[in-house]
Amino acid sequence: MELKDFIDEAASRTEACLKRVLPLPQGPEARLIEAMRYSVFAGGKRLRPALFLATLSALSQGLEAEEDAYLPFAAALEMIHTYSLIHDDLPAMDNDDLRRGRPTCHKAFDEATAILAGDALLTHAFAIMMRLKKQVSPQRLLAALEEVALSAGLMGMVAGQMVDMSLTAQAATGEQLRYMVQRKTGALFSACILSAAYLAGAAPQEMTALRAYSDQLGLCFQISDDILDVAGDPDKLGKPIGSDAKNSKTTFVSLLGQEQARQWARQAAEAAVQSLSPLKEKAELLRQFPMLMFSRES
Ligand code: GRG
Repeated sequence: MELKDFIDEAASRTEACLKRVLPLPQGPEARLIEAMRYSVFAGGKRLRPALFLATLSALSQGLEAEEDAYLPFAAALEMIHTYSLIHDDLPAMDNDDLRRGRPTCHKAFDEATAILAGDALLTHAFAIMMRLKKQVSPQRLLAALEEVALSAGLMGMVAGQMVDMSLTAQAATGEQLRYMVQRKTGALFSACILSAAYLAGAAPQEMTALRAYSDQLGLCFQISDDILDVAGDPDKLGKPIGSDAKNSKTTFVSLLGQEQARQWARQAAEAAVQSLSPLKEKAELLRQFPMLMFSRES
């Protein structure tokens, strides 16, 4: 199957599932739910659920029949991603006006509501992931949940965001940049891939391969993101370019220049594919992701 078709299908199934698992705006907290739904249904690429589902299909025999049971977990990963975008856009962080082609959550609602919408998406995501308790053994589910909690939080994305803010005040080295990116961007990609691997009961050798793959994939994605912020098309991106320079951020482009940054992204993409050699032909979809990340336009 072509990756693009797989992602389109995963995105529409995730979207339908998000509609089912997110409550409808009603009751005294209706505005909070409206803000959550506003950001979740703003049209993201749904790459993280697609990576989760592609990893499951690479590791599981005959899982296709059961796949619907795993969709809420995929949807929950997208909820965590959306929470991070809402908080990242806040005035205290990047202070952005546009996201996914429309006003950011705090612009469309207000700052307090946006903070709470992010909080509620993060915590509700864990409640949704727990729904797999009927299908999966407690050991597998707990390992998957631990991976997500660590990667989204202090061992991953939140730590990376903190380091990112501190680097804004000083010129960063390549090492510092890699450290930050591995956490801020890479950790959630890893969480999607490795949580699926735990749920599918991957062998230790497969786990090691997928960890190496995730690290390189996150790096490739972020370098491409940095390139898009200077050379992308604002219409395709759904936001203006130049926000890194505006926020005085050290990026792979500011550090290496566009050409060398592109080379690093390509090398990371190739290394990601190499890492998958223990996974044989069932990992064909996963093998296509790095090049997609490298050549993406949005
Ligand atoms: C606030 C805890 C906290 C974390 C924020 C994710 C993040 C950390 C910040 C977002 C800003 C940013 C540009 C991050 C790096 C790359 C990234 C995550 C881009 C957005 O992901 P896409 O391209 O977005 O998958 P869509 O909208 O398609 O889902």
